[in-house]
Amino acid sequence: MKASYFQRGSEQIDRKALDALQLRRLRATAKLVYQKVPFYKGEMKRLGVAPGDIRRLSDITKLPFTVKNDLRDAYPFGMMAAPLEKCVELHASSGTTGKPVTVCYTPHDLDVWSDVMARCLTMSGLTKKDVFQNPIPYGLFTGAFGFHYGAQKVGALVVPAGGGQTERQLQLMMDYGVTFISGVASYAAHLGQKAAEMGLNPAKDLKVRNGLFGAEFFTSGLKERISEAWDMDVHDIYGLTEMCGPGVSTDCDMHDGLHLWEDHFIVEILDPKTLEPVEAEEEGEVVLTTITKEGMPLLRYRTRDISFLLDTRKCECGRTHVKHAPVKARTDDMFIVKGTNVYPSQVESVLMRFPAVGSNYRIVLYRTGLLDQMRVEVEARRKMPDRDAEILAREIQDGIHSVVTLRPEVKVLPPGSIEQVTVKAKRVVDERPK
Ligand code: DLL
Repeated sequence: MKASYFQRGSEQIDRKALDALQLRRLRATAKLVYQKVPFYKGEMKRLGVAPGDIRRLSDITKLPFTVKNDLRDAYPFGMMAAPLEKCVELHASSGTTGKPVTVCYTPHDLDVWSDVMARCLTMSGLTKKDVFQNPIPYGLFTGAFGFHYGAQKVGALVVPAGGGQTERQLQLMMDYGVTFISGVASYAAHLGQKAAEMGLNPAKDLKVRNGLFGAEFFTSGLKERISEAWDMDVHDIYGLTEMCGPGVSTDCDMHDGLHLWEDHFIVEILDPKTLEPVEAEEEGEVVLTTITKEGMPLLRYRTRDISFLLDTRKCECGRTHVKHAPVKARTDDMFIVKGTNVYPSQVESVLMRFPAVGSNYRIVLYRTGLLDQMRVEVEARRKMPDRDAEILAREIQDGIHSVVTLRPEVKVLPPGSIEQVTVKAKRVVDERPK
């Protein structure tokens, strides 16, 4: 293990001890929410289950689910299990599709969050010798604070750069000798492109050698690009406001799945239609239960994220916590065009095969007459003659056709044509009349 914060006792805990710990914590959580959260008391009564009925881990299936709408209905504080005077920090999701999911943290919740973040950062190579730049907006969004707390816990020097101002970000990296960056993969790709425009070669002119990115899906193609452009080891971090923020799982140096911290979260992968468990290595919806939270514990939260669990318990890195595949999509990301199901990640995986293509793109859905249509707009990495852009567009079209059997219109645009956001790139623009 290369870093100083590695917690052998927790991260290499044997399965039996981990199961016993999970059961103890699950029972305590079921009791807590039954006593303190009217929503859960009501749901558990409706299902005829009392906290004392949780005798083994498999009894988790007796407990009620929680969905995003339950949190919205309880907005802002109706799901809290701790009184507000015991809480010291509040975060919320962006809430573009309704009331923002709002979570308050007790000091204990912040400790746990910092701790899981420190583990994730350590797993990605962060040590106290690193200069760690955090190019994520500081605010209600959990991203920046999670990384900030975790990196400080590891003992790295944190540069709280905040979001945006790409040229300034690069300048800070040069001036401070930054070695490790966080954020969103698409923004890291954009930083790389901007560096090239400024005449910099990130792999040679900057000292950044590690990156931990999350908050939205990114394909292995995008990951490879960032790795190459920066000569950087790229790790993937998953998390959501409802659990704590970033810090639920990260991939180790084996890069074949993200270790999910089972001493704090219980994961189930369920068929989103039947809500029954799927087989190992089969894709389904990620359902998470918090087992150490005080402020807003959640039972069986339906994340809408799609992934699968790997069928290996012990990883070569020595950690025993279960691994899941990178989250490739959300159940609500998928769109249907001409009867074909399409995930944005399928389009991205094709785009990233073309070196002349930049990393910023969007998928526009529109309608002509009664027919749904899809147009892929992608930036070229460098300005190119119209003729070359047309040839490239046709090649991309063929590539997409081979993956999703649709032949969408493809437009290759000059660099900088599509708005670049720091977090949560909006990949799909749906212009179809409702
Ligand atoms: O995005 C927390 C976070 C910040 C994670 C920074 C990692 C890095 P929310 O805004 O609540 O929280 O959005 C959570 O983002 O349910 C997934 O759909 C998606 N997501 C998060 N991490 C990943 C990832 C933060 N590594 C939602 N891969 C989640 C794919 C991700 N999707």
